[in-house]
Amino acid sequence: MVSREFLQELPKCEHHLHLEGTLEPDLLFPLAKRNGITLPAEFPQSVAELEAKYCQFRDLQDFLDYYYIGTNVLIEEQDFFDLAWAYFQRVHQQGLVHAEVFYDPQSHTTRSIPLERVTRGFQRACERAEKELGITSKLIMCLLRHMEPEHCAETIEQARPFIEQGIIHGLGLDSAEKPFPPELFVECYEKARSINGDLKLTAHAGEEGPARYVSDSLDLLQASRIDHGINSVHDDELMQRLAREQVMLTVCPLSNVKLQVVQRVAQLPLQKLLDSNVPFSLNSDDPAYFGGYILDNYAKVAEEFPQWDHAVWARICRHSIEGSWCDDKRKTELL
Ligand code: ES4
Ligand code: ZN
Repeated sequence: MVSREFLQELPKCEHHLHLEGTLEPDLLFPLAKRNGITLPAEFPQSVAELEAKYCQFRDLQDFLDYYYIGTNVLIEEQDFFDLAWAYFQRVHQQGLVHAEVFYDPQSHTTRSIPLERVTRGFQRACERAEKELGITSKLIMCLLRHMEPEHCAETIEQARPFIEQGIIHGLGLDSAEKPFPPELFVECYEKARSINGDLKLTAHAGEEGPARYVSDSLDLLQASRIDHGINSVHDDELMQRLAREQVMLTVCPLSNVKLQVVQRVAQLPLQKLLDSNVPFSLNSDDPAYFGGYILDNYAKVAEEFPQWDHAVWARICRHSIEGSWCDDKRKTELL
């Protein structure tokens, strides 16, 4: 088995991280206080209670119910900056060199917090991370699939200037997967593409939902990579396509265990992905809630796939860099 020191030194990229999912209890409670937010009675009221809850979720929806409550403490531009900056500082110590990070504008605009404020706070943290830590990054806005597609389209309209300028580099689709298939968002993705033809596209698919949602995300939404995507292994034809077109899956090992998608990391179809030449990266999803950041995810996979040698890890690392949305110059630096 490779060592944690070896994994630490690998030039790691993150492609599946929800910034709101980096809200640790030690920031959540001070922000609630600073902003005068009263958390609902059923929400854990102390760091200890909250950390205990973070250890157990029945499924994706059970998690999301908590996640959206936590998000309510984020109000000022500085709060969004503080959140993202704390994340970048933490993962700098874990050997992260490039981060493509999600946020959910609708979690905030529905609370009358303007998209501009959220985006500016995150953007400032990204700029500081590059300047002071050498971590390059891209912002990806996600649409909440449990909301009306019309509301999602309106959110894209609010984001128009940021999409035009490339400050928002990509579009994703998250929240409860199974009841809300990709076809509901065809017009939203078309609209976003029409604003900036260079906008990168991804979507959560095949986490709890079927392989069909993966192929539909590629065909109907024109996504160029897929978040989670692990249920693709149940469709041979899709697997061949992912390999042929080198569509990267952004796999989240610790998340999949915490949300009971699998019982343990060893059950993830990672060997099958490798053997089928389907590229994937390893990611942390909502690290404050799922028990670990990027290196912790790498280390857990190494522990549960002890037969993987340095060459296998080098290959995973290379796929992760090649599947990134940074420019070729940055890729060459990282490779
Ligand atoms: C999420 Cl794990 C997961 N799945 C879907 N949407 C999400 N938003 C934040 N975490
Ligand atoms: Zn996710």
